[in-house]
Amino acid sequence: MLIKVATPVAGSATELDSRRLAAESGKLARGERLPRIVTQRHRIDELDAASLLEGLVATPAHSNPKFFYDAQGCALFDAICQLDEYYPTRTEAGIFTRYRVEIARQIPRAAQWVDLGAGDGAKARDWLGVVHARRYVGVDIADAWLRPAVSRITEAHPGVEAMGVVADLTRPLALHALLHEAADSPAVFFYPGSSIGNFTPQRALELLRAIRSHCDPRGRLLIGVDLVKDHAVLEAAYDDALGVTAAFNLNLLRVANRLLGADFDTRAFEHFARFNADESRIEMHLRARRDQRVHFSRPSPATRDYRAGETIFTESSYKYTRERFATLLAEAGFNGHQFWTDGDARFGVFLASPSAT
Ligand code: AVI
Repeated sequence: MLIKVATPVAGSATELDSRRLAAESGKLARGERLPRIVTQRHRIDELDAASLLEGLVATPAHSNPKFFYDAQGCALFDAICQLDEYYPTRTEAGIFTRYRVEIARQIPRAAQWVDLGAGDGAKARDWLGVVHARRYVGVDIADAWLRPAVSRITEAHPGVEAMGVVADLTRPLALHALLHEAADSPAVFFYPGSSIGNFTPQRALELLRAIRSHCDPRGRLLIGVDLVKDHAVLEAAYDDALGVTAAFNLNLLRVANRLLGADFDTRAFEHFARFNADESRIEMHLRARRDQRVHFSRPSPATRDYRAGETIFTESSYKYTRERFATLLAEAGFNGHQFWTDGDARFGVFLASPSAT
């Protein structure tokens, strides 16, 4: 999941078709193709702000990783993906490059390619031609990313009907109506980057079940999963020498200052990451360097005293064994799967199907 957070706006989920609105307001030039963007969830709302506040004032303090991804957070995450220590991105890319044709052979033709946490759509672009997709459905919380992503897909693959859905993957997945528009084309869900690891196993199971509920027997899930490995390698990936991951983590405090009218001093906290072997997850925390009082003005006034050494638990990144993730897939109703990995078994790619393959 790469969930990105845009500017806060109060409001509930809406269904808007940007092409219709643009056409109605006269902004659509003759012959110009604006991307079709369906908005199920528009930016951060009061519920999100309330849940962020609730977590930050709770004991122990915590926050959902989705709050990392404002514009600054997205840029920092992109930088993380280039780091020597952060192996998942390049390892997954290597597996995809090496086995793309083999994987594509197992994927039904003329499918609806559903790109979860689409971001800039770059990973999906490499697949659409090879699998002969009919439709591209990019799903992401950041409409600012989705529009150019969908336009680029259309440019690169003019024969593919491309559209975007602005949705928050921490909320129930509801793509049935959209996919039903092309009911003769099976859905192939694409969820790379081990974003599934940012959900607890229970929430991951719920999301996998929701994906399964969108698949007919021809449907597939192509998903990237980071694997359990040497603890030092894992911890270095989340605590790099350049301090990029530290900046990414600390940026959460800037997001809180903006969303909640808070007065966090980013210099008063430090990044801390460790592998919790019992839970099989990397945990990221922000640790208070000194005793301090923080004020919040939105959505309701609050104060919280943080003691020196106390932490805010900001992210879990679960690491799976091949067997453990296969069990999760089976529990979600994917009875068959195939698996690919790299030479060091650092990262796994699963192609799951509703029935045994
Ligand atoms: C987006 N997600 C899969 C990343 C991960 O590895 O859990 C987020 C991240 N956090 C710190 N570094 C990268």
